[in-house]
Amino acid sequence: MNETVKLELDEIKALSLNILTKSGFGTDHANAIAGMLATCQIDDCQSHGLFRLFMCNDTMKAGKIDGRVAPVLEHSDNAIVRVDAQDGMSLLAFEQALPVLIEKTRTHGIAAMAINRCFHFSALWPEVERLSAVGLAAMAMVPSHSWVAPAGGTRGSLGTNPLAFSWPRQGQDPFTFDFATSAFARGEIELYRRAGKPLPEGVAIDKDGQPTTDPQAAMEGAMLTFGGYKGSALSIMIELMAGPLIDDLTSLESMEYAEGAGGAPYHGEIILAFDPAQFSGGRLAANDTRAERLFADIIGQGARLPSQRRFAARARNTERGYVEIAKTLHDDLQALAAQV
Ligand code: NDP
Ligand code: PYC
Repeated sequence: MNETVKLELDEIKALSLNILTKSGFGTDHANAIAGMLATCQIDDCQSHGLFRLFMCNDTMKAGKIDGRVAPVLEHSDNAIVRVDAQDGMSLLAFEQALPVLIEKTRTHGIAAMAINRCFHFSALWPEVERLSAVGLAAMAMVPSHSWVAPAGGTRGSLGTNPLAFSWPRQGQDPFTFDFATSAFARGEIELYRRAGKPLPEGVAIDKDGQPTTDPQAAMEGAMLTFGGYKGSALSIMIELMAGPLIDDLTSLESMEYAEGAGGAPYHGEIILAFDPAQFSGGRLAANDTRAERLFADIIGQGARLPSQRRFAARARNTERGYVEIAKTLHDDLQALAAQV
């Protein structure tokens, strides 16, 4: 980041609420979205923090989202919690279904939340960390739009499809990772374009199928998966698990549904939760110790665990009471606030 602006922690939410309510989101949705954006920004997650206010506003302008609708939670006797976002943003549906997911996981040892018919713009780690915060292990995945070519392909079929995982640790930050199965998240490419910086090699191809480092050409062409055919297979799994498995759209179908309009993709999300107390054969403490031995061995070599940068940013920003964002982003957000 070049020139930056300081924002106090309560200003992050206030700025978000101002833009979201003026864009047309009702209070409950605006609060759920602003809470997510603040959580991400405090952890210096630039691609899915305040920057995503543009996508939220674009989603509203595209005209298909309902910014005020209440999600509908389905009753079930099994371990599946299904919540219909009813064409709203995903986050309020997640909030409403979370207590039921926790209760079902404690009852059955394993449970899943399926969110249907939602617009989705956000990072997944804040959701899986809500589960590890209460002692559960969790995974989450979503499709997006078909911006990503499968390994060996030449055009977008797959989404940027993030996969997140969080493992609870006694008295410490959880072990969490959360990343797109594309080499770069779409949001990251947008940030490169805004900064006028070239992409690294191996991230994208242009519309003629040729490798490109130009962010604009990448957005007009196709992005690539990370790890070649391995990332491609994981991405296909996410399409299936958070698409046909839960009776919702794939990234290809989400792109078709958008009919060329901007904004967030429209599809489903799946969140899986596991209760270590029930899986560990009555040896929870001993198994926790074994997991900690693995973490210690990794850190002991000088390697870092995923999310350590984020946890350090959270500690630093919380202690000093402000975050720093790019001045260009701040200027553009002020302009958006004035224009909506
Ligand atoms: P990044 O590549 O920035 O980071 C991925 C993960 O890897 C993080 O947990 C990160 O930890 C960790 N990591 C990075 N460097 C190292 C390292 N050297 N050693 C160990 N761990 C490391 O993620 P992406 O850009 O792919 O995704 C960013 C966000 O975008 C995610 O939160 C994702 O959910 C979101 N997203 C959302 C989509 C949607 O449709 N809703 C679609 C695609 C992405 P740390 O943060 O500490 O650096
Ligand atoms: O960064 O790839 C991305 C993304 C897609 C939808 C929300 N974020």
